[in-house]
Order: sequence, then structure tokens, then C-alpha cells
Amino acid sequence: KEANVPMGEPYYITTAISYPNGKPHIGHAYEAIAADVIVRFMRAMGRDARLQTGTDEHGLKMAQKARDLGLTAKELADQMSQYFKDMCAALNVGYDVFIRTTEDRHHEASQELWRRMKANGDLYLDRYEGWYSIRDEAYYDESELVAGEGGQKLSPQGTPVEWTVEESWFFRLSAYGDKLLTLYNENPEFIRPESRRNEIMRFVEGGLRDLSVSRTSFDWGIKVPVHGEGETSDDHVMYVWVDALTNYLTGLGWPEETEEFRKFWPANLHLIGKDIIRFHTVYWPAFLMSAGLPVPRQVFGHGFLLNRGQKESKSLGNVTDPLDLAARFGVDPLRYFFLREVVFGQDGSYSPEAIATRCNAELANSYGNLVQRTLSMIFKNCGGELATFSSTEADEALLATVAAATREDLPREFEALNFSAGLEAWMRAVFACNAYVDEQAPWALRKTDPERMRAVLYTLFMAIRDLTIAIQPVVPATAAKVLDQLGVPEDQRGIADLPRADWYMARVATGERLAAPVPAFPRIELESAES
Ligand code: ME8
Repeated sequence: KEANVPMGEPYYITTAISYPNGKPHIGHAYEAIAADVIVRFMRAMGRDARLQTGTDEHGLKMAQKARDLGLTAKELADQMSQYFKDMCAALNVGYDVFIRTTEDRHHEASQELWRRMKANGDLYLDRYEGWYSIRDEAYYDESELVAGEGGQKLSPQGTPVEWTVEESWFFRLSAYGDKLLTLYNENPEFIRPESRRNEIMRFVEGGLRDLSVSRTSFDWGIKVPVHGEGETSDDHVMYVWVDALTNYLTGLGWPEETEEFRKFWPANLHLIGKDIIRFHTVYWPAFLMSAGLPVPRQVFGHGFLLNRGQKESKSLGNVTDPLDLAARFGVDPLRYFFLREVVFGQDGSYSPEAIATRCNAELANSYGNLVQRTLSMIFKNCGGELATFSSTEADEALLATVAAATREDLPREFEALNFSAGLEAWMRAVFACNAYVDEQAPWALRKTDPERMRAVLYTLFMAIRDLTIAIQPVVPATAAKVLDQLGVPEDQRGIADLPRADWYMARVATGERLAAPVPAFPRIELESAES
């Protein structure tokens, strides 16, 4: 069935905010691209969609990195945050808000969230003793630790932990176990994919301990507000995750009752990686419930991208700059590769060969070639002229196949965030078009039956329009160029506009001719040393 979305319905999606303690890596690029594809898709479906991303600038990890580099933490954040903005620009990721947690408005929002949790009786002062991982910025239970080389204690993520003892504010997380389980049970879509949902349900069913939510051993964070007589909490800064998660509210102008906040909260989707699911599906909804605010509708934990199956690291010397990849293969091919190759929610692997093979087979040889052959024949054999035509059964069958893929299958799969399945359906329709070209052999009809040749070319023209409109969220720059060549008006490029063909008749009436086509996706050639 065709996805049926009321026009203008708000849709708010966020990415994680990245630690700007270094330049963006491939995982940051992957998440930003996926989020951008979702927001463009939602807009193509007629929704009023908003994308927020940004940088998470407080915490011990930032403070230590800055010290190592001889900078202040703010200087490090200022320098690195810009690289994340530049990455978005380079990858055609169009955010509406880029939030930095060092902004004043964010300090205000975090302190207000704190006050509300306090007013609800969920914060108390005690002494923290336990294991802390600076790399994960997370506390762990003894029982969660694993043994590293030489018996060294490591977090479940494999990072070093330190025994930490200090006075701390605690959040009464233990009081939220049942409420969280009710949330998960009543909203089976709250945590996705399913494997992550099961993992979190087991964790919460195992019982929750109160969470340490402030630190006194360093000061690079948001100050805990002082509440009343005799309280001396002004030497505490908030645990970085309390402040980080609040960014999703800050970007809407909260705590002010702004129009944006009323329209876009609760968020439709927090898109994050699998390593930070617990923060988003246990801590965050508990904080929100405590503060009396609605919880987000969905948290999706995507998988990790691996370089030839391996995690990238400085010691392995396999760290790839995502902007180098984009420069080499093109932004749109890279975006297509990530969404087509990786089953969303699972880990995925990439390599130059895999990118070249996938993009050459599907974008250059199949889709690109279809567009190029069709438009060239219209240009050469018909003088670029568009006309109306009477169709045969074969023409109708092809257009029905393409319509099913572009109006039903791809939108349905994208709504469910099954990008690779949606793109597979799209690709099958491209193959059907190429099979139709081979069967109908329009080049041979030129002399024998020119009317029939026109009918075939115009059938293909309409099929290409549908295919291109559907694929825009993934390859926006290239699709826009193709739609420009076809002459599709900019205000009729939505998936919701697909059933409309009035612009075509209007165009036929003007007698405007197609120009010589420009190839959409050139073949990618790998240098021999790499292949
Ligand atoms: O976790 N593949 O920031 P971050 C795919 N500041 N995704 C990856 C990845 C990989 N190899 N490596 C990391 C933080 N990610 C916090 C978030 S949100 C309120 C605070 C993902 O810079 C990771 O899962 O370490 C996360 O979603 C995002 O990149 C930023 O990671």
C-alpha cells in the first residue's frame, strides 16, 4: 500500500552529538548521512521535518585531550567543532540546528532539567565509589567488567576503568525500573532494532542502581545549580551525559515554551550508534519522566562501520578520513554505498573495492546508463522533443512495476528505516527498465516504426522521473541534476507528487526540447595499486 502521511506533519530527528576531541571519523559520517537521508525522505513524503546534530563538548575526555595538546578545553572544542560542521557541508548533510553544549542556552536548559528532577525528589547527595571509564564517560558495575590482558579491568566496551571515590549527586534511577519496562512494553517500537530492545529489557529487568550524576574532581562541565539553604553543591559539575542528552531539548528553545518545542517534542527519532543505547533508552527517558516531560518516540541504534572488517584505530594505522572517501568516490556514491550495503542496525564493512564495485554496478552501469541511453536517444532521434503517446501493454506493465517500487516499496521500507531493502526494490525496478530497453530495442525502431520508438522512449522518460524522485534522499545532488534535465519543476519533486503528471503535459505543450544529456554517475576507476 502507498504510505499515507498527512501533509505537514512534524518530524524531529536527532543524531548523537559527537565528542569533538578529534576530527570526525567514518562512524560520524555514516550517522550524519543516514540522518540526512531520513530527513530528506520525510520531507519528500510531505512532512515538516527537522534535523539536529552538534558537538558534546564537556567531560573528562575533552578536558584530558585538551591538556595533552596544551589547549584549554574550550579552545579544543572551538577548533574541532568546526570540522564537524565542515563534514556536514561536504557530505551534503543539511541540519536545521547544530548545537554546541558550551552555548549559554544549553547551560540554562541543563540546569532547568536538573532543577525539575530535584523538585521531583529524584536527586540526593551521597558518596560515589565505583568504576568509571573516561573513554566511554560511563560508570560500570563490578559485575559488568571484563578482564583485559594481564587481568586489567576493562569496561564491557573494552576501555580502561578507574576506581573513583568522590562526593556526588545521585539520580534515583532505581525508582524507574517498572516505569521503563512499561514504556518498552507499551511501545514496542521505542527501541530498535529488536536485538537492542531485548538487550535493554534484560538490563532493566536485572534491576537498576541509582546513577551518579555530578563530579567534583574536575570543573569542565555545567555547574550544578544551588538549590537552597546550606547546600554546597556549587563545586559540582554535572555528569557529562546529563548535559549531553539535554541537547535534544535545548535545540528547540526549551525551557521556554517555544513554538518549536510544542511542535517538535517529543522527538520522533534519536538516531545513535549501538554503543550508547543505554544512555538513550534507560537514563534519558527516566530523566524526562522525572522532569515531567514526554519521552521520545523512538531510539534507533545503528551498527558500526568497519574498515575491511576491522575497527579503525591509530595503532592499526587504518583510520580513514571520510572526506577523503567522499572526494575520491563522490559524495552521492558514498551515501548510496553506506545505505545500500549495510543492513541498517547491523555492523557493516567498507573498502575502496566494495564501494567501486557496488557503485559501478548499480549507479553507473544500471541507473546511470539507463538515463544516459534514454535521454541521448530522445535528444538524437527525436530532436529532444517530448510528445504524448499511446501506450501498449508492455509500456503499462513497466510503468506499473516502477510505480510499485517507487510509490510503495521504497517508501514503506524507508519509513521502517530498512534502507537496504528499499534500495533493493528500487534497483529491481531499474533492472526492469533496462530489460525493457533491450526487448523493445528503440534504436532499431527508428527506421521501421518511429511512432513506436517515441512511445518506448517516453515510457522510459516517465520511468526515469519516478526512479529519480524516489532516490533523491540518498543521492540528492545527482538526482536534482537529472530532474533538471528532465524538466521536472522543483515544487513537484516529492514522493507525494509521484502520481501527478500534469507538469509533463504542460511541458509537452510548451514544445521545449531536451538538451544533450550529461552522465549522472561516471564509472569509478580504482588505481591498480589498490585493487
Ligand atoms: O558517543 N561506526 O560521541 P562519539 C558507526 N558524545 N558509528 C559510530 C562509530 C563507528 N565505527 N563510532 C562511533 C558520543 N559511532 C557522545 C554522544 S549523544 C547525547 C552523546 C557513533 O563522538 C556513536 O555510536 O563517541 C555515536 O552515535 C556517534 O558516532 C558519536 O560518537
